Amino acid sequence: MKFVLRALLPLLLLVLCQGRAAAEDGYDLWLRYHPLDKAAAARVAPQARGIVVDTASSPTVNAAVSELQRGLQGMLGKTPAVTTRGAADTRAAQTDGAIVLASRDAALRDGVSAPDLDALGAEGYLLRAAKHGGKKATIIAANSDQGLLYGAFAWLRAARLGQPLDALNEKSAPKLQLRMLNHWDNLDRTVERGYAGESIWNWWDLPDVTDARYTDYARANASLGINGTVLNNVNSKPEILTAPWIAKAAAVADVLRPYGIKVYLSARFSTPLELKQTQTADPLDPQVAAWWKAKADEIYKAIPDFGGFLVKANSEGQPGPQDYHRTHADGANMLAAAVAPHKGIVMWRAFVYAAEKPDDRAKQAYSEFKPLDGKFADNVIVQVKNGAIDFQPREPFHPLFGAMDKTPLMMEFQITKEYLGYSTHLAYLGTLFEETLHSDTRMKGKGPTVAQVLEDGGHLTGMAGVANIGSSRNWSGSHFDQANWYAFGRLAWNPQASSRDIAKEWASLTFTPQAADAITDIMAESREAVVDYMTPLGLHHVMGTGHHHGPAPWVDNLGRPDWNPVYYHKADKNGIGFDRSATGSNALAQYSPEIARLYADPHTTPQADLLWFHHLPWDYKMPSGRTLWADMIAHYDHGVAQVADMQQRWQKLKPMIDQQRYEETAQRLALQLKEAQWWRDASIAYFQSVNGLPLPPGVKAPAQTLEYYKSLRFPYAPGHG
Ligand code: BDP
Repeated sequence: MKFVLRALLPLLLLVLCQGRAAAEDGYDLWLRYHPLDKAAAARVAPQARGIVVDTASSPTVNAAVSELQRGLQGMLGKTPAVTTRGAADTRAAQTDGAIVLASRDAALRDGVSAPDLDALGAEGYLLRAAKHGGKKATIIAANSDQGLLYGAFAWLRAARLGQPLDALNEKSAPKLQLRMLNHWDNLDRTVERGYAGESIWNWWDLPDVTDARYTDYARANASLGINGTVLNNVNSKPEILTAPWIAKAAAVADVLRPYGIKVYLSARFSTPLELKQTQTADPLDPQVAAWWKAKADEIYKAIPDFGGFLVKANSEGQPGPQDYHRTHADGANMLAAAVAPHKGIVMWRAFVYAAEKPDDRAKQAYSEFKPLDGKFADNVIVQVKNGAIDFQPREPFHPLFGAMDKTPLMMEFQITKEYLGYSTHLAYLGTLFEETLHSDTRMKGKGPTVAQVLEDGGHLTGMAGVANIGSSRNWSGSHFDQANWYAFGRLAWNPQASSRDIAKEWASLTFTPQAADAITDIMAESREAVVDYMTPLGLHHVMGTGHHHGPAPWVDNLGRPDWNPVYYHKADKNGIGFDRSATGSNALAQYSPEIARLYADPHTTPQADLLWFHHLPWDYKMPSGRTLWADMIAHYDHGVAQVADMQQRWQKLKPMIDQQRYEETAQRLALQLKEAQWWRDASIAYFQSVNGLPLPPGVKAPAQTLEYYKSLRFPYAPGHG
């Protein structure tokens, strides 16, 4: 006996250790239903004695029930019995402590008021401690099955966050209609700006083989209220709209449908022409319009609830209506007419700028779209990036927000960190999203804020996020990048939510409530650290050519002037910065008069945006008392120091974090520190070569020569087309 034990002991230990490590690879995201400790279990178990389905069964209701079962099994180690309508009288013979999924009628019978239900709209939910059939219960009520599914996720969240389940009274409804991921996924499974492995869509195996991961993808998104996904890259190919690919998209749509997620596709404007089925792609040509109409009919046959098209037109070489001297509205409206009979929509991107135009790139989207205000069909929504250049670590909000009173606008954020250190740097984007959403478009403190502009957008409202999801085991390429997906989803549901609250919630669910405050502190400072070591004081677009990895402020020889970093920082012997005031490009005139006035003067321009709007001498006196040059250097140094600080704070959390996720994060933070230092050194070396100024006393010289930094090449950087 003793011998057997001795022989088995190492094996047993191995199994135990591996079990722990394997369970903590990040795959479960924030839906990590691990066994609760005793106290928490004692709080949750009496409130989850049974699941009562007081509504007609449907795939969506079934998804809600199985999520509750999965969660409770994980947290409590047992699955409560399910009572369904038809099988039994759901109001009789209950014990106290059931979770009731209640249709509108059922909720009314349980005493929920009609106005309370009305306030939930089509997708909202309500969680309430009440009575069902005379017994104490938690009512999850909604006007739709989708609302019930969201409510089920909300109950599980409340249970895991330690909320008092016996006194729940939560009402929540999304403030935006379209809560959408944009996958920039190519048909060969590469992902433009993807840093989390291959595309999650295994196009080759579809439609016959549907990966089990698609269901977990749907669960994760539904848990946040995301209700749409564009499957393919905005730089689209004609093939995506051919029969074999429509069938593949339909197979994905079938998996996502029970979770309330509609499928959309990016359409290439010249598709009919390139497939050689028309002679032109001119949107006003009847042949072209007829082709799109027939194509829409074909798609809707395969995907009856198809959401519609996302279009990047006349931007960065993509075809579009302007190729035929038509406007963006002409192009969008033609496609909109094709999907309108099926209740589909067109999301038309405002990310346009042309090399031929000598005008400031930051002004071009506004110049193109403002005159078209009111000219778009009812089922068109214009999708606008958060800033006027391109997903930089910091950008002032896009001037189109607040300027298109007669056109629905939706926000486009980038969740994948093309310009913020890929999935290696820890940068929580909740603060970036919040900064844009909270921006006051009139600067009077009265709004509307960008969030309000989105919410009050009229008959169509929405927010899109360029996804950071791939086939990497942890979905996003790093554990902390999951938080950016999470924050996006929560803000799409409620654009006025606090990024700090969201971070804390995520940290509790994903790691442990014990470490949540400390993790939240790390996250809260992380994006500003990136701004400081990459692009302080309003600098922008100084990243490496094409792949956008690392510093390259010296680049001045690309095919178009507005692809060159020197175009954006305009540094010379005398000063630095882009003059966008009246003495320069006057991009400021695109903002409200209040903002334009305030930002006209560098002294009243927020320091964070200073060099975005002004070209200033190197010895310009900053509020810190330092010169601009010294202040810039202080920001670079501060950014590096912040990363070192984040690293130390993470090390202190080691006892509270499981080994694999601890180590994987620690390695990335160490790499981030190296790269932050590189950014700082290369930037200082370059700008010093331009201004010829000495380094302020006590400042460390860059570790290498400027020539060394200039010589670095990254031909195999990921995510680049
Ligand atoms: C830029 C990306 C590029 C995208 C483009 C877009 O570098 O890969 O195609 O935006 O949004 O950020 O269309």
